[in-house]
Amino acid sequence: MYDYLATLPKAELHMHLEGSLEPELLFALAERNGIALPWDDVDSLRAAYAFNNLQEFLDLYYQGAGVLRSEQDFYDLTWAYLLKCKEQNVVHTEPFFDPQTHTERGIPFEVVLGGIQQALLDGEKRLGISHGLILSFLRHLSEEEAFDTLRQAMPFRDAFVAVGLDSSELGHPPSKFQRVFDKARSEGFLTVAHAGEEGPPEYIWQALDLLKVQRIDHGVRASEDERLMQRLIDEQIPLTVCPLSNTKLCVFDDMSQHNILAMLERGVKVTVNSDDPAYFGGYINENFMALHESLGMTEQQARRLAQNSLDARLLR
Ligand code: ES4
Ligand code: ZN
Repeated sequence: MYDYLATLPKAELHMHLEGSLEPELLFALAERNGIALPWDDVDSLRAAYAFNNLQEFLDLYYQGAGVLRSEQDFYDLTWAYLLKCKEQNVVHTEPFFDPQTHTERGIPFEVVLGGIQQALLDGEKRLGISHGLILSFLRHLSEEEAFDTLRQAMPFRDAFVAVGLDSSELGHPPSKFQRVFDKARSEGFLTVAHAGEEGPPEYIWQALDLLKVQRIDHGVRASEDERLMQRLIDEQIPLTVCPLSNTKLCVFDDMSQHNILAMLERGVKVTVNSDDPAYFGGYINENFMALHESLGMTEQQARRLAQNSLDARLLR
């Protein structure tokens, strides 16, 4: 099966660049930037990757991102991810980045974007991987801070295809960002949002009706709401599902409980993605493999999931 997956062309539609920071690169960048780390070595950092929920992960993820300082750091991060894409036959990627994680600690927006963008352009030229970058707002921060981030992005308008919404879901419903998303759409951005990962189906309804998203990131809790399921099927709204993330963050107790294949068989446009591959135990093909091993995913199902990812691209 792994060899089969390696030959399947795929698009990755849900991957946070900061979440692709492998412990080895994290240590190398800390050294380069003269930053002291609270872990003795790569192994003790990896040992800390045991999470009971989304927030426990986010705390470590934001701490890890603190080693990213220079344009070269952001380039190296992005380039390492693109090499993985090449290895795993990801032909198109629409990664997220979280500017606020960096601007809040004094890194200029253009330093973050400059490094990422140069790597993405090199990825296109040298590796043949196409891309559409998504600027994601941190939902635990205020509406005003999101507006401020959107303002900072406007001089670089053409660098992005869409805006997204991530970070701590519970208590931060999509409705909090309705006006920011209205503004972003009026500026010509497409929209996506994390919804229904830890949050209730109501947050998925809000993402669709208030934020007018093209896709739902995660969305696995949609299966609790039959009327919502029917809408996702009728309108063929893509869900960017992240199986290893969901089990690592205890959204499902075990991969054998995951609902992605049941949704696929009902006609929901589900896709497979890695979310934060450095933290959750693998890139896109490891996510596919986990579905094969725990849920008996067949080659035919893998082919449909991969085709869904190509169909659900924002850019083509
Ligand atoms: C994230 Cl798994 C997940 N959920 C929400 N926000 C995120 N940011 C990075 N990974
Ligand atoms: Zn995510």
